[in-house]
Amino acid sequence: MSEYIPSTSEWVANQVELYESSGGTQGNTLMDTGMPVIIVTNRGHKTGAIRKTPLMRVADGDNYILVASKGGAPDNPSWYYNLKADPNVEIRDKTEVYKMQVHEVVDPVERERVWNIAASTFPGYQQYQNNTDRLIPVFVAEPAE
Ligand code: F42
Repeated sequence: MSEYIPSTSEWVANQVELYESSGGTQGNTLMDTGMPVIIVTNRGHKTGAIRKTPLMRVADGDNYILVASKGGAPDNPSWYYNLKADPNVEIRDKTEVYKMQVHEVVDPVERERVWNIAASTFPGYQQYQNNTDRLIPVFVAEPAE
């Protein structure tokens, strides 16, 4: 069983710790904004380690939209490469944990649709995209068969 390596970002690692240790009853929002957060458990594509990545909760029916914004940084987050290497993830949404499979949305029409859902759920995404030349990647997570 691979080990879990916490995020090198302390506030992120702390949120994961509170979210998971409370069984999803605490630490499930973005700081005090009240905006819901999910945790995506993914596999490090270099280390093989278990990685846990909090993301804004953007629902699309039974699916989730995962936005690799990283605050509008010029580079993709590491978890982007993890998901590309291994699409099998678990998503914790408060007290529920789902096995899911992700795929990057590259079709322009579909990307427009899911981006609009994401940006209306969390307006910060559009600000991030406005501030970077990087086209912020978007994944859709669907329940695993
Ligand atoms: N990030 C987003 O991109 N979108 C969001 O909607 C979002 C919401 C959010 C809400 C709450 C919260 O606490 C954090 C939130 N974040 C959001 C931040 C998100 O959780 C990540 O911290 C952020 O996106 C950066 O992701 P990252 O995977 O680059 O994490 C860094 C900090 C990190 O942990 N790096 C590790 C390190 O050691 O530097 C490596 C992690 C890793 O996956 N390593 C891979 C491996 O094999 O283990 C190798 C990666 C490689 O290619 O080198």
